[in-house]
Amino acid sequence: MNDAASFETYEHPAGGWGSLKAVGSILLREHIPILGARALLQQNKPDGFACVSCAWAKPGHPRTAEFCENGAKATAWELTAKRMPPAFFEQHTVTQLLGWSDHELEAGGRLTRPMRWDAASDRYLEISWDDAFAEIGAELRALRREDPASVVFYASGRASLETSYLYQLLARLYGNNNLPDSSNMCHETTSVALPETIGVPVGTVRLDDFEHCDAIFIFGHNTGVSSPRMLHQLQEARQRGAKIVTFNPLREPGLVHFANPQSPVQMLTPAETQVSTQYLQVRNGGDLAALAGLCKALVAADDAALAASTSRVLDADFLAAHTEGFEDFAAWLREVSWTTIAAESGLSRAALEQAAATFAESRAVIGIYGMGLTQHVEGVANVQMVSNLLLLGGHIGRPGAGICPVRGHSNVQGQRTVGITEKPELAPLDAMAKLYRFEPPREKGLNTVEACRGVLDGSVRAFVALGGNFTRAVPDTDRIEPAWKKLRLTVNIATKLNRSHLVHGEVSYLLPCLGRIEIDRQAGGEQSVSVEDSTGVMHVSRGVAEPAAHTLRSEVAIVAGIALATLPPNPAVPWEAWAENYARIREHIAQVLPEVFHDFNARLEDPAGFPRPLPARERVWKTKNGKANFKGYGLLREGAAPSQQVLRLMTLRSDDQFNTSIYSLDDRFRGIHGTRRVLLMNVLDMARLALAEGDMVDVNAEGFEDAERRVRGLRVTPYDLPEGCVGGYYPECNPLIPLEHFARQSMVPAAKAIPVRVARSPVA
Ligand SMILES: Nc1nc2c(c(=O)[nH]1)N[C@H]1C(S)=C(S)[C@@H](COP(=O)(O)OP(=O)(O)OC[C@H]3O[C@@H](n4cnc5c(=O)[nH]c(N)nc54)[C@H](O)[C@@H]3O)O[C@H]1N2
Ligand SMILES: Nc1nc2c(c(=O)[nH]1)N[C@H]1C(S)=C(S)[C@@H](COP(=O)(O)OP(=O)(O)OC[C@H]3O[C@@H](n4cnc5c(=O)[nH]c(N)nc54)[C@H](O)[C@@H]3O)O[C@H]1N2
Ligand SMILES: [Mo]
Repeated sequence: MNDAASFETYEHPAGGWGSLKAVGSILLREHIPILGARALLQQNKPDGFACVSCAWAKPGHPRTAEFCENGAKATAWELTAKRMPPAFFEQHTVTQLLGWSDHELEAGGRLTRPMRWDAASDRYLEISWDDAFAEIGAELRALRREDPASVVFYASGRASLETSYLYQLLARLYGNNNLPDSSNMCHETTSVALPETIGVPVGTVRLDDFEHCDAIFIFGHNTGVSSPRMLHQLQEARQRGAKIVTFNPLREPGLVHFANPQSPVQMLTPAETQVSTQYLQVRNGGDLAALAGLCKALVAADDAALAASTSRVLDADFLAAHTEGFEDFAAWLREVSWTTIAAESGLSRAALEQAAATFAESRAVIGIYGMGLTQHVEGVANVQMVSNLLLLGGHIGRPGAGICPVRGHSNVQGQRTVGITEKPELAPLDAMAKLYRFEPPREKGLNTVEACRGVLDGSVRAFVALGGNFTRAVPDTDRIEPAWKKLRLTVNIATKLNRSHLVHGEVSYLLPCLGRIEIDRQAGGEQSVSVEDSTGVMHVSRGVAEPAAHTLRSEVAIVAGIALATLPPNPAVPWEAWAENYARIREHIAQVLPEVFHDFNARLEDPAGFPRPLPARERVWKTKNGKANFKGYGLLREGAAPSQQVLRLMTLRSDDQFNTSIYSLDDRFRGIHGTRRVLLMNVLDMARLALAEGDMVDVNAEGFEDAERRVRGLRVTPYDLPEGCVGGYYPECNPLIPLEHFARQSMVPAAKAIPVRVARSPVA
């Protein structure tokens, strides 16, 4: 155990002086006090770059400093003055580097040269770009002759619309739809749930809705850490008197109270804004029951109003004109007992009725949610229940109201929009077939879980990754890593070294790319790119910093390089011209997806960006029956009351990480310092298991007999969370998630409720 570890309760507001101090210290640590600070002012600005951290909306009229603590950290992490040149790799074998932590690997700094793994010395050695492309092309061509479906093209959600469009085209010209992306571990649940209920795969809320809402309901989203810029909207809404009701097993400080580091008044006075007006510590996996409770209370109040001939609680006109399935839903709600709801949610009837009363008295309600809803076996039902709740009050397609899934990576939503998807029906295959004169593959491709299965059973032979840290992000680490080593080919396009690059195939390449903050100079001049934010608005992004090394290539250039070396020549597909001038890529995107991207280049000049069409906002329902539908109810299984021995683990992000990029071992808001090897526990569970603070425990996954899954040596840390619920960090706890434990319809790994047993570690 790390001697430096320490634990305390965090009683300060999120933001505030702690936030400023954290920004300063990371700039210093990455050796970039001045450059970093200047770049920060161009973050999320029309003439600057779109933040590489979260996907939260960028306002049309940004503040002087339109960034947050975590955005600043992500900028510093990319602009670091530290480098990992070939000399670094000469000093360390891959086997040695496998002993390094996630933090240590990335903290080494930016990759500078293309590298190829050398089996004889077990080292990554420098290779020229030309040789790298030629060799990768030869490998991919050989695999294509045997089986074009044996190669997977993964994308983490950061690459631009332009890069992503080329990447999906590469996969399809190669011959498959194997385009899993990080969304498969994240909001794929949303993309499956919402088309059935309201006919859009994304959220319906725009930034200005926050100016008109009366209530905001937040489920399973850690706003203060994951999308801190949203705190501005929450704070402004609170100042107008709007109410915020939060459902989260943990009392996350950023959802309790907030001090805005950009507001001098709040920085200098102890008065802080209270964020949540009601905070419900739902059990993890208990949201289906909690949402059923909210809806039940609303239907009961409406039944009473009807009986008493007073004004209705539900929006009866909306329900009649726009929805289908309300009566069945209401009938089910009248049947479900409060006893079941309370047992499964861990919340009292009174608390849920209070929240329902807030909902009922609000003219416009926004429903926000994150991974706390999507990463569950019943994740799709969770999301559909939020949609059901909003429909009861007519809160879709009304100013100030709507559903707001908060996306993760800064362009993860946009990647799907331009065709990175394993589901052929969601990609513009016909338009591409015509334009590029080829027959695109029509079979469904592999998603994240299926790609892992394919690597485990040997049917997948090569894995190409456009960013990300796949083997570290997916479940079942201890089964996945050995399987990965049997691949023929792994190719990673990356900015920094991570563990996935060390868990490599027989032949392996590391291709270092420019980050989005860096100036991208091509034959056609300095290039800009674009991204789609969480509210469906497209924005331009221009690099502002000098590249980390002159040997880096842009992601567009790398994808084009691989394509040219791999695919037979096709005059209709101008890879070279695209790489010279990205405006030409946008012209093609506009041709292939005119509904969203018509006049793409011209519209991108608008400093506020441009929105995608969202028919649900206009109450046009692109569902099979042309109505908004009540779905996903009737299941109350996931929240089954905890057994005495089996606890439910949720895997969490700290305040100082971006996914698998671990900035430090501290989690300031949760009062945990110097270690991530902790298990957060309720004191009653600790007492029952005869455990004391600081005891070391081993955690074992339950319920899947195919393999033993264990994480050893976590430190018991008493924490304010519901009984039966434990918390640990992602990715350290990923060995505990069975690959087959995923959301039923969306196949998103169910990382927020893993059945586990906890036992004292054997004394060494
Ligand atoms: N700083 C920072 N920002 C990020 C990221 C990052 O790692 N660091 N990652 C980015 C990405 S890719 C994503 S997807 C998003 C993720 O951002 P979030 O959606 O916030 O995801 P998490 O932080 O995993 O967990 C969210 C919250 O869910 C709660 N929770 C857990 N289980 C349950 C449950 O069963 N019910 C309810 N109601 N709540 C539950 C947890 O206590 C936690 O507060 O953030 C993006 N932004
Ligand atoms: N247990 C558990 N597992 C989870 C989750 C969870 O909550 N719990 N969350 C899931 C979620 S929501 C997600 S989105 C996934 C994340 O999975 P990924 O997206 O695969 O992982 P990241 O950690 O975001 O990837 C970090 C790496 O991306 C590379 N990178 C950074 N910037 C760039 C760039 O500009 N270009 C390129 N080419 N590469 C770059 C760097 O090499 C860095 O090491 O993890 C999932 N896994
Ligand atoms: Mo994500």
